[in-house]
Amino acid sequence: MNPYLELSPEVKQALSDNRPIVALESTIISHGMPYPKNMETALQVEQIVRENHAIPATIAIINGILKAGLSKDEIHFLAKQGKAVIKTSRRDIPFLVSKKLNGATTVASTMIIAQMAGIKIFATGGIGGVHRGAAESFDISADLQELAHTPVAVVCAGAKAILDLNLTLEYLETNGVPVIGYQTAELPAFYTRQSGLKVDYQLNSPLEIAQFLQCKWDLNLNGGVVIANPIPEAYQMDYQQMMHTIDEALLEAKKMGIKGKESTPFLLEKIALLTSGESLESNIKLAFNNAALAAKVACELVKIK
Ligand code: PSU
Ligand code: MN
Repeated sequence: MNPYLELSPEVKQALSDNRPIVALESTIISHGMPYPKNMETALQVEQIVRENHAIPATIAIINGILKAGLSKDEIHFLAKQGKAVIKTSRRDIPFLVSKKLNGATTVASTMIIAQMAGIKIFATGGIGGVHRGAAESFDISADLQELAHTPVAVVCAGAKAILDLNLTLEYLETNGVPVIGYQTAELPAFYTRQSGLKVDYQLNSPLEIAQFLQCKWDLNLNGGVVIANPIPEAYQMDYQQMMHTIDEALLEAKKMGIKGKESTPFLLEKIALLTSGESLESNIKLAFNNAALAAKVACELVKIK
């Protein structure tokens, strides 16, 4: 047993009973949304996983312990502390553990901890990717390298248009990461269903997705899979307006010299401000939608195994 890892009693039981589990990240809680919306959202996402017959395992680092499955109090703590909780990607984990600190896990580190726990399916809002201007800045999210190596499937609404989606797809292709579109042939762009780019494969049911995952891992083709689930029609934002807003947010970030790990949270916050909170509402709705799909895939996967 891994002495650094602690499973909640419920997650532990679910694992030993081979019941479906969905991992959830915590950077979206501490750095992705304001309090108390972040707490309400995190709890609702867990509820939606349950309504779809799976067990939620929200992941974070608490006092240096890698946790899979949090109590309501722990989620409340992460939400309330917000940016005081360190945004933790792969490189940060040993620092937090050795110093016994609190960390909100990104897609990358949530995948790592899910894999340690034995959880295969993970739902979030959007993955990190290759940033616009990466040819100069070298800003490529560690999420992509994690997807290259760690066998966890990530259900997301694509990647935000703050990124260079075309380069993100190229990077994933080079690293052998399949990008599946759920009931779509087009890569969704987080706030919108369209991006003008194609996914690798369209699959139309949770069962087909589970079969795909099982084959990939049976074949020892290690690494993750991106399952891109478009935001429901009713909640998507206007594409042109979003492009303007994103340009404005990017310009502001440049002026203020924002870079590195601050970049994504800064842009999210700026976009929420510029859209008077509309982007935040979309973000919440797509997270719900992803949690439901992830739970359905998790249910199919345990039946196959
Ligand atoms: N996308 C969102 N909301 C988020 C994030 C991404 O819509 O909160 C977070 C995720 O935790 C993701 C991280 O893993 O940002 C990527 O950060 P970076 O670009 O610094 O790797
Ligand atoms: Mn980055």
